[in-house]
Amino acid sequence: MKLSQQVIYQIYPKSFYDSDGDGIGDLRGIIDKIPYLQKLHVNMIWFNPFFVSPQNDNGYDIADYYRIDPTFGTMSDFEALVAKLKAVGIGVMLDMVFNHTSTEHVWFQKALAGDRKYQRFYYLRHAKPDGSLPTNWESKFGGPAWSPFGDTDLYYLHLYDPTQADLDWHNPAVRAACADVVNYWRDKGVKGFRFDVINVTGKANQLVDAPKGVASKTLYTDTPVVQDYLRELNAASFGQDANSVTVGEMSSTTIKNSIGYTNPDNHELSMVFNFHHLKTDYVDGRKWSRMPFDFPRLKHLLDGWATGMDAGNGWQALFWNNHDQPRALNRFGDAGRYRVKSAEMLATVIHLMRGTPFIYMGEEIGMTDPDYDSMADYVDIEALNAYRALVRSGYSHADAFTIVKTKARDNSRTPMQWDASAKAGFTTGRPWLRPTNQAKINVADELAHGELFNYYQQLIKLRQTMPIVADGSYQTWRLDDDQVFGYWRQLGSQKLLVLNNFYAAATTVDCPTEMLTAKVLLSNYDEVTIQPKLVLKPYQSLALLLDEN
Ligand code: TEU
Repeated sequence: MKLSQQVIYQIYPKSFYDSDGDGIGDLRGIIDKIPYLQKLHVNMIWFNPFFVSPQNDNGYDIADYYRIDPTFGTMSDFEALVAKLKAVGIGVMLDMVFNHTSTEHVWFQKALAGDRKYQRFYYLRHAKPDGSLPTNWESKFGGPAWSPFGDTDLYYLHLYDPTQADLDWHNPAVRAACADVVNYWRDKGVKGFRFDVINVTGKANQLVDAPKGVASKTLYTDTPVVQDYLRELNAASFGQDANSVTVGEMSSTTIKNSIGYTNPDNHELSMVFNFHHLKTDYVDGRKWSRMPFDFPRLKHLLDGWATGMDAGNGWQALFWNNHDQPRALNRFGDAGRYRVKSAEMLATVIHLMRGTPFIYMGEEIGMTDPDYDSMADYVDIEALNAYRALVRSGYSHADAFTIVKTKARDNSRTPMQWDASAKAGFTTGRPWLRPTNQAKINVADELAHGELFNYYQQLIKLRQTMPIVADGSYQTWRLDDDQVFGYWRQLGSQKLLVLNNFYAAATTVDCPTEMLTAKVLLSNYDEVTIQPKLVLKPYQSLALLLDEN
Protein backbone atom coordinates (compact mmCIF):
# COMPACT_ATOMS: atom_id res chain seq x y z
CA MET A 1 0.00 0.00 0.00
CA LYS A 2 1.21 3.51 -0.78
CA LEU A 3 2.30 5.62 2.16
CA SER A 4 -0.58 8.03 1.66
CA GLN A 5 -3.05 5.18 2.25
CA GLN A 6 -1.45 3.96 5.43
CA VAL A 7 -2.30 4.55 9.06
CA ILE A 8 0.33 4.02 11.74
CA TYR A 9 -0.33 2.92 15.31
CA GLN A 10 2.07 3.78 18.12
CA ILE A 11 2.78 1.30 20.89
CA TYR A 12 4.60 2.25 24.07
CA PRO A 13 5.88 -1.26 24.80
CA LYS A 14 6.29 -0.65 28.49
CA SER A 15 2.55 -0.08 28.78
CA PHE A 16 0.82 -2.20 26.15
CA TYR A 17 0.51 -5.69 27.58
CA ASP A 18 2.55 -7.57 30.17
CA SER A 19 2.87 -11.29 29.42
CA ASP A 20 5.05 -12.27 32.37
CA GLY A 21 3.59 -10.49 35.37
CA ASP A 22 6.47 -8.13 36.18
CA GLY A 23 4.25 -5.07 35.79
CA ILE A 24 6.01 -3.94 32.60
CA GLY A 25 4.75 -4.58 29.09
CA ASP A 26 6.83 -6.77 26.79
CA LEU A 27 7.20 -8.09 23.24
CA ARG A 28 5.40 -11.36 23.95
CA GLY A 29 2.56 -9.27 25.29
CA ILE A 30 2.38 -7.38 22.03
CA ILE A 31 2.30 -10.66 20.11
CA ASP A 32 -0.66 -11.75 22.24
CA LYS A 33 -2.55 -8.65 21.18
CA ILE A 34 -1.97 -8.87 17.43
CA PRO A 35 -5.62 -9.86 16.80
CA TYR A 36 -6.65 -6.55 18.35
CA LEU A 37 -4.31 -4.59 16.07
CA GLN A 38 -5.58 -6.57 13.13
CA LYS A 39 -9.14 -5.69 14.00
CA LEU A 40 -8.26 -2.00 13.93
CA HIS A 41 -6.64 -2.66 10.57
CA VAL A 42 -3.61 -0.40 10.90
CA ASN A 43 -0.75 -0.73 8.42
CA MET A 44 2.31 -0.24 10.57
CA ILE A 45 3.29 -0.03 14.20
CA TRP A 46 5.81 2.39 15.63
CA PHE A 47 7.37 0.95 18.77
CA ASN A 48 9.06 3.23 21.27
CA PRO A 49 12.58 1.98 22.04
CA PHE A 50 13.00 -1.44 23.63
CA PHE A 51 16.75 -1.67 23.20
CA VAL A 52 19.17 -2.26 26.07
CA SER A 53 18.90 0.76 28.31
CA PRO A 54 19.19 1.78 31.95
CA GLN A 55 15.73 3.32 31.42
CA ASN A 56 16.53 6.71 32.89
CA ASP A 57 14.44 8.20 30.10
CA ASN A 58 12.31 5.13 29.50
CA GLY A 59 14.50 3.68 26.78
CA TYR A 60 15.50 6.92 25.02
CA ASP A 61 18.84 6.40 26.75
CA ILE A 62 20.14 3.52 24.65
CA ALA A 63 23.13 1.51 25.84
CA ASP A 64 23.13 -1.00 22.97
CA TYR A 65 21.33 -0.39 19.67
CA TYR A 66 21.72 -4.03 18.65
CA ARG A 67 20.08 -5.83 21.55
CA ILE A 68 16.63 -6.08 23.07
CA ASP A 69 16.44 -5.05 26.70
CA PRO A 70 15.71 -8.22 28.73
CA THR A 71 12.80 -6.40 30.42
CA PHE A 72 11.04 -6.51 27.05
CA GLY A 73 12.16 -9.94 25.86
CA THR A 74 14.72 -11.49 23.55
CA MET A 75 15.82 -11.17 19.96
CA SER A 76 13.81 -14.26 19.09
CA ASP A 77 10.72 -12.61 20.59
CA PHE A 78 11.40 -9.64 18.35
CA GLU A 79 11.83 -11.82 15.29
CA ALA A 80 8.60 -13.62 16.10
CA LEU A 81 6.84 -10.28 16.51
CA VAL A 82 8.03 -9.04 13.11
CA ALA A 83 7.05 -12.31 11.43
CA LYS A 84 3.62 -12.50 13.03
CA LEU A 85 2.83 -8.89 12.23
CA LYS A 86 4.02 -9.41 8.68
CA ALA A 87 1.72 -12.41 8.35
CA VAL A 88 -1.25 -10.12 8.99
CA GLY A 89 0.06 -7.32 6.79
CA ILE A 90 1.37 -5.01 9.50
CA GLY A 91 4.80 -3.39 9.16
CA VAL A 92 7.22 -2.47 11.93
CA MET A 93 8.67 0.97 12.64
CA LEU A 94 11.53 1.23 15.11
CA ASP A 95 12.62 4.25 17.08
CA MET A 96 16.18 5.30 16.29
CA VAL A 97 17.61 7.54 18.97
CA PHE A 98 20.72 8.95 17.33
CA ASN A 99 21.13 12.37 18.87
CA HIS A 100 22.50 10.79 22.01
CA THR A 101 23.47 7.52 23.66
CA SER A 102 23.21 6.42 27.23
CA THR A 103 26.37 7.15 29.17
CA GLU A 104 26.37 3.37 29.73
CA HIS A 105 26.89 2.80 26.00
CA VAL A 106 30.23 1.19 25.23
CA TRP A 107 31.18 4.18 23.06
CA PHE A 108 30.85 6.53 26.00
CA GLN A 109 32.52 4.08 28.35
CA LYS A 110 35.48 3.73 26.00
CA ALA A 111 35.64 7.50 25.68
CA LEU A 112 35.73 7.79 29.46
CA ALA A 113 38.51 5.21 29.60
CA GLY A 114 40.58 7.50 27.37
CA ASP A 115 39.97 6.04 23.89
CA ARG A 116 40.48 8.99 21.55
CA LYS A 117 38.42 7.47 18.76
CA TYR A 118 35.34 7.37 20.95
CA GLN A 119 36.04 10.68 22.60
CA ARG A 120 35.46 12.11 19.15
CA PHE A 121 31.95 10.56 19.18
CA TYR A 122 30.77 13.09 21.75
CA TYR A 123 30.94 16.82 22.42
CA LEU A 124 33.72 17.17 24.97
CA ARG A 125 34.72 20.71 25.83
CA HIS A 126 36.79 22.58 28.39
CA ALA A 127 35.31 25.01 30.84
CA LYS A 128 35.56 28.68 29.92
CA PRO A 129 38.68 30.51 31.12
CA ASP A 130 36.69 31.80 34.09
CA GLY A 131 35.90 28.22 35.08
CA SER A 132 32.25 28.32 34.05
CA LEU A 133 30.60 25.67 31.88
CA PRO A 134 31.55 25.52 28.16
CA THR A 135 28.28 27.22 27.16
CA ASN A 136 25.21 28.53 28.95
CA TRP A 137 22.92 25.97 27.30
CA GLU A 138 20.12 24.42 29.29
CA SER A 139 19.10 20.79 29.29
CA LYS A 140 15.56 20.21 28.04
CA PHE A 141 14.92 18.29 31.23
CA GLY A 142 16.13 21.17 33.42
CA GLY A 143 19.55 22.25 34.65
CA PRO A 144 22.70 22.86 32.60
CA ALA A 145 23.40 20.88 29.42
CA TRP A 146 26.96 20.05 30.53
CA SER A 147 28.27 17.55 33.08
CA PRO A 148 31.85 16.72 34.10
CA PHE A 149 33.44 14.08 31.89
CA GLY A 150 34.74 11.55 34.41
CA ASP A 151 37.59 12.95 36.42
CA THR A 152 39.05 14.91 33.49
CA ASP A 153 38.81 18.67 33.26
CA LEU A 154 36.40 18.27 30.34
CA TYR A 155 32.61 18.46 30.18
CA TYR A 156 30.27 16.51 27.88
CA LEU A 157 27.15 17.90 26.28
CA HIS A 158 23.71 16.47 27.04
CA LEU A 159 20.66 18.26 25.72
CA TYR A 160 18.50 15.86 27.73
CA ASP A 161 19.28 13.94 30.92
CA PRO A 162 22.93 13.83 32.12
CA THR A 163 22.84 10.11 31.28
CA GLN A 164 22.03 10.94 27.61
CA ALA A 165 25.29 12.18 26.03
CA ASP A 166 24.96 13.96 22.67
CA LEU A 167 26.71 12.34 19.72
CA ASP A 168 28.85 14.59 17.57
CA TRP A 169 27.40 14.26 14.08
CA HIS A 170 30.29 16.19 12.56
CA ASN A 171 32.23 12.96 12.94
CA PRO A 172 31.64 10.76 9.85
CA ALA A 173 32.27 7.68 12.00
CA VAL A 174 29.23 8.59 14.12
CA ARG A 175 27.05 8.93 11.06
CA ALA A 176 28.31 5.65 9.63
CA ALA A 177 27.64 3.91 12.94
CA CYS A 178 24.06 5.18 12.88
CA ALA A 179 23.54 3.91 9.32
CA ASP A 180 24.89 0.52 10.43
CA VAL A 181 22.24 0.35 13.12
CA VAL A 182 19.46 1.10 10.62
CA ASN A 183 20.79 -1.55 8.25
CA TYR A 184 21.00 -4.14 11.00
CA TRP A 185 17.28 -3.76 11.70
CA ARG A 186 16.45 -3.59 7.99
CA ASP A 187 18.04 -7.02 7.69
CA LYS A 188 15.54 -8.21 10.27
CA GLY A 189 12.62 -7.13 8.11
CA VAL A 190 12.05 -3.66 9.54
CA LYS A 191 10.82 -1.12 7.01
CA GLY A 192 9.86 1.79 9.21
CA PHE A 193 12.11 4.13 11.17
CA ARG A 194 11.32 7.05 13.40
CA PHE A 195 14.28 9.31 14.06
CA ASP A 196 14.17 10.81 17.52
CA VAL A 197 14.90 14.55 17.80
CA ILE A 198 16.87 14.28 14.59
CA ASN A 199 16.87 18.02 13.91
CA VAL A 200 19.01 18.83 16.93
CA THR A 201 21.94 16.91 15.46
CA GLY A 202 23.07 19.91 13.42
CA LYS A 203 25.10 21.76 16.03
CA ALA A 204 27.84 24.16 15.05
CA ASN A 205 31.44 23.11 15.35
CA GLN A 206 32.15 25.96 17.72
CA LEU A 207 29.59 25.81 20.48
CA VAL A 208 28.88 29.28 21.80
CA ASP A 209 26.72 30.90 24.45
CA ALA A 210 23.16 31.87 23.64
CA PRO A 211 22.91 35.65 23.84
CA LYS A 212 20.94 37.03 26.76
CA GLY A 213 17.20 36.58 26.22
CA VAL A 214 17.69 34.00 23.44
CA ALA A 215 16.76 30.36 24.09
CA SER A 216 19.80 28.12 23.60
CA LYS A 217 17.81 25.72 21.43
CA THR A 218 17.60 28.31 18.65
CA LEU A 219 21.36 27.92 18.18
CA TYR A 220 21.31 24.25 17.29
CA THR A 221 17.77 23.32 16.20
CA ASP A 222 16.71 22.69 12.59
CA THR A 223 19.94 23.95 11.00
CA PRO A 224 20.58 23.38 7.25
CA VAL A 225 23.18 20.66 7.78
CA VAL A 226 20.48 18.33 9.15
CA GLN A 227 19.26 17.96 5.56
CA ASP A 228 22.74 16.85 4.46
CA TYR A 229 22.92 14.33 7.28
CA LEU A 230 19.52 12.94 6.33
CA ARG A 231 20.38 12.61 2.66
CA GLU A 232 23.51 10.75 3.62
CA LEU A 233 21.67 8.44 6.02
CA ASN A 234 18.97 7.84 3.41
CA ALA A 235 21.53 6.82 0.77
CA ALA A 236 23.46 4.63 3.20
CA SER A 237 20.45 2.80 4.61
CA PHE A 238 16.65 2.97 4.36
CA GLY A 239 16.66 4.84 1.04
CA GLN A 240 17.78 1.63 -0.62
CA ASP A 241 14.34 0.22 0.05
CA ALA A 242 11.57 1.79 -2.04
CA ASN A 243 8.98 0.78 0.58
CA SER A 244 10.67 2.27 3.59
CA VAL A 245 8.58 4.58 5.77
CA THR A 246 10.46 7.18 7.78
CA VAL A 247 9.48 9.97 10.08
CA GLY A 248 11.71 12.56 11.66
CA GLU A 249 10.82 14.07 14.98
CA MET A 250 11.43 17.75 14.34
CA SER A 251 11.23 20.06 17.26
CA SER A 252 10.60 23.76 16.48
CA THR A 253 10.80 23.23 12.74
CA THR A 254 9.37 25.37 9.95
CA ILE A 255 7.12 24.56 7.00
CA LYS A 256 9.93 25.45 4.64
CA ASN A 257 12.41 23.10 6.29
CA SER A 258 9.81 20.37 6.61
CA ILE A 259 9.17 20.55 2.88
CA GLY A 260 12.91 20.17 2.47
CA TYR A 261 12.98 17.10 4.72
CA THR A 262 10.08 15.39 2.97
CA ASN A 263 9.82 16.46 -0.66
CA PRO A 264 10.50 13.15 -2.46
CA ASP A 265 12.96 14.85 -4.80
CA ASN A 266 15.29 15.45 -1.86
CA HIS A 267 15.61 11.82 -0.77
CA GLU A 268 15.55 12.57 2.93
CA LEU A 269 12.49 11.34 4.89
CA SER A 270 8.92 10.22 4.13
CA MET A 271 7.44 12.64 6.66
CA VAL A 272 7.96 14.71 9.78
CA PHE A 273 6.34 15.32 13.13
CA ASN A 274 6.04 18.95 14.12
CA PHE A 275 4.65 20.12 17.44
CA HIS A 276 3.40 23.64 16.90
CA HIS A 277 -0.28 22.70 17.17
CA LEU A 278 0.40 20.99 20.49
CA LYS A 279 1.74 24.17 22.01
CA THR A 280 -1.51 26.08 21.65
CA ASP A 281 -2.30 25.51 25.32
CA TYR A 282 1.08 26.79 26.54
CA VAL A 283 1.31 30.21 28.16
CA ASP A 284 3.98 32.14 26.20
CA GLY A 285 5.36 28.90 24.80
CA ARG A 286 6.14 27.54 28.25
CA LYS A 287 5.21 23.88 28.65
CA TRP A 288 4.92 23.97 32.44
CA SER A 289 2.01 26.38 32.50
CA ARG A 290 -1.73 26.00 32.06
CA MET A 291 -4.35 27.58 29.87
CA PRO A 292 -7.28 26.47 27.70
CA PHE A 293 -6.22 25.91 24.10
CA ASP A 294 -6.23 28.87 21.76
CA PHE A 295 -8.66 27.73 19.07
CA PRO A 296 -7.91 30.40 16.43
CA ARG A 297 -4.20 29.67 16.77
CA LEU A 298 -4.74 25.94 16.58
CA LYS A 299 -6.80 26.33 13.40
CA HIS A 300 -4.28 28.63 11.77
CA LEU A 301 -1.46 26.24 12.55
CA LEU A 302 -3.26 23.15 11.28
CA ASP A 303 -4.40 24.96 8.18
CA GLY A 304 -1.10 26.73 7.54
CA TRP A 305 0.88 23.51 7.73
CA ALA A 306 -1.54 21.56 5.57
CA THR A 307 -1.59 24.32 2.95
CA GLY A 308 2.16 24.88 2.99
CA MET A 309 3.13 21.23 2.89
CA ASP A 310 0.72 20.62 0.02
CA ALA A 311 2.11 23.56 -1.95
CA GLY A 312 5.70 22.34 -1.52
CA ASN A 313 4.90 18.66 -2.05
CA GLY A 314 5.96 17.88 1.50
CA TRP A 315 4.30 15.25 3.67
CA GLN A 316 3.42 15.40 7.32
CA ALA A 317 2.68 12.96 10.08
CA LEU A 318 -0.74 13.80 11.55
CA PHE A 319 -1.20 13.26 15.26
CA TRP A 320 -2.74 14.54 18.48
CA ASN A 321 -1.12 12.13 20.89
CA ASN A 322 2.14 10.41 21.62
CA HIS A 323 4.13 9.19 24.61
CA ASP A 324 5.38 12.74 25.36
CA GLN A 325 2.00 14.46 25.40
CA PRO A 326 -0.86 14.49 27.86
CA ARG A 327 -3.96 12.98 26.22
CA ALA A 328 -5.44 15.27 23.57
CA LEU A 329 -8.94 14.53 24.86
CA ASN A 330 -8.06 16.35 28.07
CA ARG A 331 -6.64 19.29 26.15
CA PHE A 332 -8.66 19.84 22.99
CA GLY A 333 -11.75 17.74 23.62
CA ASP A 334 -14.03 17.03 26.55
CA ALA A 335 -12.80 14.15 28.68
CA GLY A 336 -16.09 14.13 30.61
CA ARG A 337 -19.56 14.42 29.12
CA TYR A 338 -18.53 14.39 25.45
CA ARG A 339 -15.59 12.04 25.76
CA VAL A 340 -16.61 9.82 22.88
CA LYS A 341 -17.98 12.50 20.55
CA SER A 342 -15.00 14.78 21.05
CA ALA A 343 -12.60 11.86 20.54
CA GLU A 344 -14.34 11.13 17.23
CA MET A 345 -14.17 14.77 16.22
CA LEU A 346 -10.45 15.06 16.96
CA ALA A 347 -9.79 11.84 15.07
CA THR A 348 -11.75 13.07 12.06
CA VAL A 349 -9.71 16.28 11.92
CA ILE A 350 -6.45 14.44 11.34
CA HIS A 351 -7.58 11.27 9.59
CA LEU A 352 -9.21 13.08 6.69
CA MET A 353 -6.33 15.54 6.27
CA ARG A 354 -3.45 15.31 3.85
CA GLY A 355 -0.64 13.37 5.53
CA THR A 356 -0.18 10.14 7.45
CA PRO A 357 -2.28 9.70 10.60
CA PHE A 358 -0.74 8.21 13.72
CA ILE A 359 -2.91 6.69 16.45
CA TYR A 360 -1.37 6.49 19.90
CA MET A 361 -2.41 3.35 21.79
CA GLY A 362 -5.60 3.84 23.76
CA GLU A 363 -6.74 6.76 21.65
CA GLU A 364 -9.07 4.41 19.80
CA ILE A 365 -10.94 3.63 23.02
CA GLY A 366 -10.89 7.22 24.27
CA MET A 367 -8.34 6.89 27.06
CA THR A 368 -7.87 10.02 29.13
CA ASP A 369 -5.24 11.28 31.59
CA PRO A 370 -5.10 9.36 34.86
CA ASP A 371 -6.42 11.02 37.99
CA TYR A 372 -3.42 10.95 40.33
CA ASP A 373 -3.54 12.84 43.58
CA SER A 374 0.12 13.12 44.51
CA MET A 375 3.58 13.34 42.99
CA ALA A 376 4.22 9.83 44.32
CA ASP A 377 2.42 8.38 41.30
CA TYR A 378 4.63 10.12 38.72
CA VAL A 379 7.71 8.43 37.36
CA ASP A 380 8.98 10.54 34.48
CA ILE A 381 12.24 12.31 35.10
CA GLU A 382 10.98 15.39 33.29
CA ALA A 383 7.89 15.65 35.53
CA LEU A 384 9.91 15.17 38.71
CA ASN A 385 12.44 17.82 37.68
CA ALA A 386 9.72 20.22 36.57
CA TYR A 387 7.86 19.90 39.85
CA ARG A 388 11.00 20.72 41.83
CA ALA A 389 11.77 23.66 39.53
CA LEU A 390 8.24 25.06 39.85
CA VAL A 391 8.40 24.88 43.63
CA ARG A 392 11.86 26.47 43.65
CA SER A 393 10.57 29.31 41.50
CA GLY A 394 7.87 30.13 44.04
CA TYR A 395 4.82 28.05 43.16
CA SER A 396 2.99 26.43 46.07
CA HIS A 397 3.17 22.64 46.16
CA ALA A 398 -0.51 22.50 45.25
CA ASP A 399 -0.14 24.79 42.22
CA ALA A 400 3.02 23.03 41.06
CA PHE A 401 1.21 19.71 41.34
CA THR A 402 -1.75 20.95 39.30
CA ILE A 403 0.55 22.01 36.49
CA VAL A 404 2.46 18.72 36.53
CA LYS A 405 -0.80 16.82 36.60
CA THR A 406 -1.97 18.41 33.36
CA LYS A 407 1.39 18.38 31.60
CA ALA A 408 3.32 15.25 32.66
CA ARG A 409 4.31 12.79 29.96
CA ASP A 410 3.18 10.01 32.32
CA ASN A 411 -0.38 11.01 31.38
CA SER A 412 -0.10 9.12 28.12
CA ARG A 413 2.15 6.36 29.42
CA THR A 414 -0.31 4.65 31.75
CA PRO A 415 -1.05 1.01 30.90
CA MET A 416 -3.39 0.19 28.07
CA GLN A 417 -6.77 -0.50 29.66
CA TRP A 418 -7.89 -3.89 28.42
CA ASP A 419 -10.65 -4.48 30.93
CA ALA A 420 -12.30 -3.03 34.02
CA SER A 421 -10.34 -5.07 36.59
CA ALA A 422 -8.03 -3.58 39.22
CA LYS A 423 -4.96 -3.88 37.00
CA ALA A 424 -6.87 -3.06 33.85
CA GLY A 425 -6.10 -6.50 32.38
CA PHE A 426 -2.62 -5.18 31.65
CA THR A 427 -0.64 -7.30 34.09
CA THR A 428 -1.02 -9.80 36.89
CA GLY A 429 1.74 -7.98 38.78
CA ARG A 430 2.04 -4.41 39.97
CA PRO A 431 1.68 -2.03 37.02
CA TRP A 432 4.66 0.32 36.73
CA LEU A 433 2.23 3.24 36.34
CA ARG A 434 -1.14 3.09 38.00
CA PRO A 435 -4.30 3.08 35.87
CA THR A 436 -7.17 5.00 37.46
CA ASN A 437 -10.19 5.01 35.19
CA GLN A 438 -10.30 1.55 33.65
CA ALA A 439 -13.70 0.84 35.18
CA LYS A 440 -15.14 3.31 32.72
CA ILE A 441 -12.72 3.20 29.79
CA ASN A 442 -11.45 -0.14 28.57
CA VAL A 443 -11.14 -2.29 25.46
CA ALA A 444 -13.57 -4.99 26.56
CA ASP A 445 -16.40 -2.50 27.08
CA GLU A 446 -15.54 -0.55 23.98
CA LEU A 447 -15.61 -3.62 21.75
CA ALA A 448 -18.82 -4.87 23.36
CA HIS A 449 -20.85 -1.70 23.15
CA GLY A 450 -18.78 1.34 22.26
CA GLU A 451 -18.82 3.34 19.05
CA LEU A 452 -15.36 4.92 19.08
CA PHE A 453 -13.27 1.91 18.04
CA ASN A 454 -15.69 1.34 15.22
CA TYR A 455 -15.40 4.98 14.19
CA TYR A 456 -11.60 4.62 14.02
CA GLN A 457 -12.06 1.52 11.87
CA GLN A 458 -14.16 3.58 9.48
CA LEU A 459 -11.60 6.39 9.32
CA ILE A 460 -8.81 3.92 8.62
CA LYS A 461 -10.84 2.23 5.93
CA LEU A 462 -11.64 5.53 4.25
CA ARG A 463 -7.95 6.34 3.92
CA GLN A 464 -7.08 2.88 2.69
CA THR A 465 -9.83 2.80 0.08
CA MET A 466 -10.61 6.37 -0.99
CA PRO A 467 -8.04 8.10 -3.19
CA ILE A 468 -9.36 11.54 -2.29
CA VAL A 469 -8.58 10.96 1.39
CA ALA A 470 -5.14 9.57 0.64
CA ASP A 471 -4.04 11.79 -2.21
CA GLY A 472 -6.43 14.70 -2.53
CA SER A 473 -5.10 18.22 -2.35
CA TYR A 474 -5.87 20.41 0.65
CA GLN A 475 -7.67 23.75 0.64
CA THR A 476 -8.71 26.13 3.36
CA TRP A 477 -12.43 26.30 4.15
CA ARG A 478 -12.75 29.47 6.18
CA LEU A 479 -10.76 30.34 9.23
CA ASP A 480 -13.06 32.84 10.87
CA ASP A 481 -15.68 30.52 12.30
CA ASP A 482 -15.76 30.72 16.10
CA GLN A 483 -16.05 27.04 16.77
CA VAL A 484 -15.66 25.06 13.58
CA PHE A 485 -12.45 23.99 11.92
CA GLY A 486 -13.07 22.83 8.38
CA TYR A 487 -11.16 22.10 5.22
CA TRP A 488 -11.57 20.95 1.67
CA ARG A 489 -9.92 18.05 -0.11
CA GLN A 490 -10.05 17.68 -3.84
CA LEU A 491 -9.11 15.01 -6.36
CA GLY A 492 -10.22 14.81 -9.97
CA SER A 493 -13.96 15.33 -10.09
CA GLN A 494 -14.38 14.80 -6.34
CA LYS A 495 -14.60 17.31 -3.54
CA LEU A 496 -14.66 16.58 0.15
CA LEU A 497 -15.65 19.10 2.80
CA VAL A 498 -14.75 18.22 6.39
CA LEU A 499 -16.36 20.25 9.17
CA ASN A 500 -15.50 19.82 12.84
CA ASN A 501 -17.21 21.48 15.75
CA PHE A 502 -14.62 21.87 18.53
CA TYR A 503 -17.15 22.81 21.19
CA ALA A 504 -20.00 21.41 23.29
CA ALA A 505 -22.45 24.00 21.97
CA ALA A 506 -24.27 23.20 18.75
CA THR A 507 -23.68 25.61 15.90
CA THR A 508 -24.67 26.20 12.30
CA VAL A 509 -22.56 26.90 9.25
CA ASP A 510 -23.60 27.91 5.76
CA CYS A 511 -23.40 24.93 3.48
CA PRO A 512 -21.57 25.90 0.28
CA THR A 513 -24.22 25.81 -2.45
CA GLU A 514 -22.36 23.29 -4.55
CA MET A 515 -22.36 20.88 -1.57
CA LEU A 516 -26.15 20.86 -1.19
CA THR A 517 -26.19 17.87 -3.51
CA ALA A 518 -23.26 16.13 -1.81
CA LYS A 519 -23.64 12.93 0.17
CA VAL A 520 -22.58 12.32 3.74
CA LEU A 521 -19.34 10.35 3.67
CA LEU A 522 -19.02 10.20 7.43
CA SER A 523 -20.37 11.75 10.60
CA ASN A 524 -20.20 10.89 14.27
CA TYR A 525 -23.95 11.52 14.61
CA ASP A 526 -26.73 9.71 12.77
CA GLU A 527 -29.34 11.42 10.64
CA VAL A 528 -27.57 14.35 9.10
CA THR A 529 -29.65 16.65 6.91
CA ILE A 530 -27.80 18.52 4.22
CA GLN A 531 -29.42 21.94 4.08
CA PRO A 532 -28.33 25.56 3.53
CA LYS A 533 -27.84 26.06 7.27
CA LEU A 534 -25.93 22.97 8.35
CA VAL A 535 -26.41 22.15 11.99
CA LEU A 536 -23.40 20.77 13.84
CA LYS A 537 -24.18 19.15 17.17
CA PRO A 538 -21.74 19.12 20.12
CA TYR A 539 -18.34 17.99 18.85
CA GLN A 540 -19.87 16.88 15.60
CA SER A 541 -17.74 16.06 12.60
CA LEU A 542 -19.26 15.94 9.17
CA ALA A 543 -17.58 14.93 5.93
CA LEU A 544 -19.49 15.70 2.74
CA LEU A 545 -18.45 14.18 -0.56
CA LEU A 546 -19.40 15.55 -3.95
CA ASP A 547 -18.69 13.83 -7.20
CA GLU A 548 -19.17 16.19 -10.10
CA ASN A 549 -19.25 13.37 -12.62
O1 TEU B 1 11.35 13.84 22.59
C1 TEU B 1 11.81 15.03 22.12
C2 TEU B 1 11.35 16.25 22.78
O2 TEU B 1 12.09 17.21 22.81
C3 TEU B 1 10.04 16.33 23.41
O3 TEU B 1 8.93 15.84 22.90
C4 TEU B 1 10.24 16.21 24.86
O4 TEU B 1 9.81 15.01 25.41
C5 TEU B 1 9.47 17.32 25.45
O5 TEU B 1 9.90 18.48 24.84
C6 TEU B 1 9.70 17.46 26.88
O6 TEU B 1 8.94 18.53 27.31
C7 TEU B 1 12.02 12.69 22.23
C8 TEU B 1 11.30 11.49 22.77
O7 TEU B 1 10.05 11.39 22.16
C9 TEU B 1 11.23 11.62 24.26
O8 TEU B 1 10.47 10.60 24.84
C10 TEU B 1 12.64 11.61 24.77
O9 TEU B 1 12.65 11.85 26.15
C11 TEU B 1 13.51 12.66 24.10
O10 TEU B 1 13.34 12.68 22.69
C12 TEU B 1 14.96 12.38 24.34
O11 TEU B 1 15.37 11.25 23.63
